Amino acid sequence: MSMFCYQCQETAKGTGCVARGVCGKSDDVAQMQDLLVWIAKGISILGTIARENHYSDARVDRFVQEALFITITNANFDAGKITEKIHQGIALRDRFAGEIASHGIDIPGILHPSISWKPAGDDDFASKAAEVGVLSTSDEDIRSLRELITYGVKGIAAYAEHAGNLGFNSDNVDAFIQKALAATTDDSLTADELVTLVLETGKHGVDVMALLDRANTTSYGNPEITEVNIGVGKNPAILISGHDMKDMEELLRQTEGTGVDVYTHSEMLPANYYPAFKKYSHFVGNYGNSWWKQTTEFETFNGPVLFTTNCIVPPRASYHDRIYTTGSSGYPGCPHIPDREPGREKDFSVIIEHAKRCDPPVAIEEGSIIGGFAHNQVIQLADKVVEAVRSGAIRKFFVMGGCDGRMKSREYYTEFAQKLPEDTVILTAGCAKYRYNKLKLGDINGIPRVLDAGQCNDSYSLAVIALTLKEIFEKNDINELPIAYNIAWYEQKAVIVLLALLYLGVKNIHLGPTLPGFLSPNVVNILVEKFGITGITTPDEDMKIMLN
Ligand code: SF4
Ligand code: SF3
Repeated sequence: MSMFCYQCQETAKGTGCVARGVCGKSDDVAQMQDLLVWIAKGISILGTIARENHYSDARVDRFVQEALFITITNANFDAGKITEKIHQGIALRDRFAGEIASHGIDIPGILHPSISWKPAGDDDFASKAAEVGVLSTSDEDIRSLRELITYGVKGIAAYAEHAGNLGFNSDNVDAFIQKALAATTDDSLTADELVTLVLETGKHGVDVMALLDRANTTSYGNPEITEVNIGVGKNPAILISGHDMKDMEELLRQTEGTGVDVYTHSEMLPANYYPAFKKYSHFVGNYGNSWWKQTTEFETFNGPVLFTTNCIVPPRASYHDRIYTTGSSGYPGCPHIPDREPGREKDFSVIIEHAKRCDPPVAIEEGSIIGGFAHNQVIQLADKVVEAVRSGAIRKFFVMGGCDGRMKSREYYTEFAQKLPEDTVILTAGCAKYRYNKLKLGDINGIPRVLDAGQCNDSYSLAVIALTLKEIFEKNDINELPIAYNIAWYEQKAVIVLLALLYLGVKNIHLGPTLPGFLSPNVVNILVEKFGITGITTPDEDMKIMLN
C-alpha cells in the first residue's frame, strides 16, 4: 500500500484511498502530507512544553496552522511545495527547540521521534512517511479518535489562519491546536481521555469560528441581505474561489479601474454579502455552483481563476494555464501568488494582466439568488421570525449546512429541500447550499425559505441564531427549539463544524450522505449514545422523523 487516506467523505469504498485519492491526490502527495502533519505534531509537542512554561512563538503557531491547512482535502496537490514546507518545518522545529532550551525550559529526555528525526536527504521522506501515516496507530478505536481530533483541528487551523490574515489571533486557540496534536502522539492516553479531547476540540471550534466571525465583520461589516447576480457582464474577468476574505479584499482593490471584473465561485459567494465588497461596481456577482462543478464552469468562464483555499479539482488541460493558487492552496504547474510581505498586499498583477488577454465569461445562468442571513441580519429580523413561529406560519427550521460533493447520493439534499413542507425554513452555510439555493422555494411572510448565512465557518451564525431563539422562547435546552439538523459533510472543516454543534449540546443530528469512514464502529456507537447522531435514509423517511 503506497498511501492511506480516509479523511473525507468521498474516500474510496467508504473505507480509505490506497493507491490514489478519489480527489486526485497522488501517492507521493499523500505521503508528503502525512509527513508534514507528523512534523507539525513534533513542533506541537515542543510548543505545548513551551506554553506550559509561559513561552510561545508566533512563527511556530502560524507554521502549525499552515501545515494543517495545506493537508485539508483538495487544498494542495503540489508535492514539491509540500516537501519545501517539511524542510521549513524541520528547520523551525530545531531552532525552536534551541530557543526553548535557551529560555531555561527543560525538554524531557524521552520525546516523540517527530522531534528528533533528522533526514539524510529527501530520499528518506517517503520511507518515513510510510511509517508515520494514519495506519501507524494499530488500535482501531484509538486511531479513529486520534484522526477525528486531527481532522477537527485541521478545520480549526484553517479558520484560525483566515482570522490571522485579518490580524485576529487567539493564543488559546493556538495552544489548543498544539495540545491536541501533541495528544495524538501520546500512547498513554485512553480512549475515554481521547473522547473528552474530542469534545474540547468542539469547544475550540466554536471559539475559532467566533474569532473569524469577529475578524470578518470588524474588517468588512456585517453581512446583509443581498441579491447576488448570477449572470455575466461584458468585461474579461477573474474568478475567485476558496474562503479567504483578505485575498478577496486585495483582489478587488487591485482590479478596480483596470477594466477587469471579479466574480466569486463556490465558497466565495458570501463575499457578495459584505458591505465593504459590495461597493465595488466591478464585483459583478457569483459564477457557477459548488466546487466540484468547476471542471465545466471554468471552461466557460474564459478568464483566470484564483484559488485561495480548497476545493481544487485537478484541472483539465483546456484551462490548466488559467489556474492560480495562493495561501494554503497549490497545484503543480499552476503559478502560486506568494504570501504578503509585512505591511504590503499580495501582488495579483500577473492574474489581472492574464485576464485582460481573455474573453469575457459565457453566461451559464441568469437572474439572482439571495443571501446574507448571518446572525446580525437575522437577529434584526427577530421580531418577524418570532411572530412567524408563534403564529405557526413557521413550523420548523432545518439546518442543512455543510459541504457539497460529487456523489450522486447528494441528490438526496435537493429532494429533501423540495419535499419540505411549505411552513418550514432552511438555515444553511457552506457549499451544501448549492443543492437547493436555486430552487424556487418561496418565502413565509417575506422570510425566504432558504436563509444562507455564508461560508462553512459561518455555521457559527446558525449557532448564534439558535442560541438567541433559545433565549427568546425561554427554553432550557437548545434541543427544545423547533430546529432539526440535517448536515452534509465532505472535508475536515465540516468535521469541526459538527464537533462545535455537539459541544453546544445539539442532539439527533443527521449526518450524510455517508458517515465518516474514519469512525470505527465503537466510536460511532459513542456518538450515537451520547448525541443521537444518525446517518440518512430517504428524504421521506428522514423528514417524517425530523418533523416530529
Ligand atoms: Fe481519498 Fe478524500 Fe483522502 Fe482524497 S482526501 S485521498 S479522496 S480520503
Ligand atoms: Fe465546500 Fe470544499 Fe466544504 Fe467550506 S468548498 S464547505 S467542500
